[in-house]
Amino acid sequence: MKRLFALVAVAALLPWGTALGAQTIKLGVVTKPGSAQNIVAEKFKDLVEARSDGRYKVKIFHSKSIGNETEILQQIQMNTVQMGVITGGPFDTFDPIVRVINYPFLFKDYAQVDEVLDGPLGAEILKSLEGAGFKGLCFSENGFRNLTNNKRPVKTAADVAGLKIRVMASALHKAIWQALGANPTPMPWPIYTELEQGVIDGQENPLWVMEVYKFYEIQKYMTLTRHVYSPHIDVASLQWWNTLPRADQDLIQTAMREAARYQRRDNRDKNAARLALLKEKGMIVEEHPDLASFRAKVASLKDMELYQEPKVHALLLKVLEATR
Ligand code: EAX
Repeated sequence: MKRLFALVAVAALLPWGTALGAQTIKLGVVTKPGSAQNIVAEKFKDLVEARSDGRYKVKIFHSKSIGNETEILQQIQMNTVQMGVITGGPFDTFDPIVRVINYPFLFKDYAQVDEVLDGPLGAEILKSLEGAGFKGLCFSENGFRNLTNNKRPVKTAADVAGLKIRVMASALHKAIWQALGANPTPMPWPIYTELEQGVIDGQENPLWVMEVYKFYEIQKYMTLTRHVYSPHIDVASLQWWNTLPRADQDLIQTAMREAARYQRRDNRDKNAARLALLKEKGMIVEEHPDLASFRAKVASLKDMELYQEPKVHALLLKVLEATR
């Protein structure tokens, strides 16, 4: 009896433990089931639970049940949540180095995306995140972002003038839309109600978002701007990570890489059908906007204060060179 009591007392002290034997990893995503982030999270859960012989359980907190992306990141820093699959944008305030990979019109295609993010330049970004308390594991994919709005068709950058566009909590994303002449408003996810009520005219996100969140019901025009390639950064709490045996770190790192690779392929495979569906649902799609006019307006961003920290500036130049 005494021993049982002691075991219960120990279990209560484990930061992540719910039961002796299995550790529960709390993993946060802001989006709902069916979303890109959730596909990564669910795949990761399956892999880790199967490969650890039940030593780890992964509990996914989704649909804003533990807060928005910024709030999830804060909980990961404190190790009250152990892991997250989080859109690149909101990392902006935690480490300005992520602005490098969210740079407008950076990547030409997926081959270039994979080469940079899975290579040494991507590794530099993941490593840098340790300074903010995150163990950066790898990148999965939100996708190339496209503009939607309810006011008018947008073909050139001039058509953006004055549109009230919701942006993520990111100084960079705000600066991009300011440079384009819009009136950007940072707002955490989700934003359906704000779009529906006309608090904002538009927003920008990858195609899967317009489908999964049914934006075709409330947004009339879409322009395939592909202005930013938006990765997710898959992270763990550094504080938690440092308590794990090396073999378990490897297991988790490998499982997350595999989940990310699986999800990127899944996302890319579905895009053509998504575009067809959005048109079928009545969205008016500008498939060939005048991207030169957009590029011209954001060309001077790299010289802005956003990129002035020496480490950030140096990496931006390297990534610009690698994607030329
Ligand atoms: O993943 O906040 C955003 O615009 C994100 O891209 C959104 O959560 C979908």
